[in-house]
Amino acid sequence: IAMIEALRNAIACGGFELFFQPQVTLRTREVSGAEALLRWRRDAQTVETPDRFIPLAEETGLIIALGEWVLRAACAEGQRWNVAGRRLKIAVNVSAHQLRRDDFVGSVEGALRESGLPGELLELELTESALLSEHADIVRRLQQLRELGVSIAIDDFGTGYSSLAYLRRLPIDTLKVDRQFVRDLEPERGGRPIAAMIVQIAKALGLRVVAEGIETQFQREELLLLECELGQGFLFFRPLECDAFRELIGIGS
Ligand code: G
Ligand code: G
Ligand code: MN
Ligand code: NA
Repeated sequence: IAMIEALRNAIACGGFELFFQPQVTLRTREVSGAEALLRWRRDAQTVETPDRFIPLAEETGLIIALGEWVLRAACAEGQRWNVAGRRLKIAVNVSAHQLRRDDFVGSVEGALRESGLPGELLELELTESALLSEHADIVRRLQQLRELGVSIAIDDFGTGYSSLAYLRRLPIDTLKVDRQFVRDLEPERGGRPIAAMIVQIAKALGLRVVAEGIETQFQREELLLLECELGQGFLFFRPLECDAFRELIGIGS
């Protein structure tokens, strides 16, 4: 209960922050975009990561207001990079609860309009479970987002219980290889066939593929052999505070 109150206050009083994890071209390590990751600065000492509060925000419905804030803050920051001459795509995590609402497309449109960010520079990351229902409303919403130029990524690909059938039916642009499959690329773990299959599915369907959670040079090299071109992970960069990310891409604050 105390945590719900604290969460509600933080939403009202601006207690949240976005961190940005660079996405890179694996071959050159060049920054090609960023994933926005939510952080809750509870006090001077404690920064909470989403695993600790997103489930509660979803149970209480606070995720809607919080998700709106994330969208607006991310679009505003992405536009800042854009006007400074860095046209980087910004990826934003979206909860299934947000996608289920019929005002979701309107709120994305609002965030784009307010910030001036071109839709082409926004990617929304959805989990397989958010798309599981393949409900007509969900499909239509994804199509409307695409009409705004916004792209759709499937986060944690391969970890859900969904069939592959939806891949062909939904307007999807990107698959994100879950970090468990990247971890299994280490020697002796035998993960190469699975990772290879995911990359090939993506390529066969004409989708971009982004590997997550790359921590070692060995994993990077394996992914390059599989012809996976994009990735993110601690090997390259941890999620960075806003100013640090700006500095990285060479724009002043
Ligand atoms: O930032 P971190 O690596 O701790 O993220 C943990 C989980 O929280 C990931 O699954 C990520 O997708 C999710 N997450 C991070 N930021 C957001 C956000 O803004 N909204 C939602 N719904 N989930 C987020
Ligand atoms: O589910 P999603 O992909 O949105 O989760 C992103 C989460 O992964 C964030 O919490 C981020 O901090 C974390 N993360 C990013 N890079 C790495 C990595 O190389 N290793 C591990 N273990 N976690 C990572
Ligand atoms: Mn994600
Ligand atoms: Na993921």
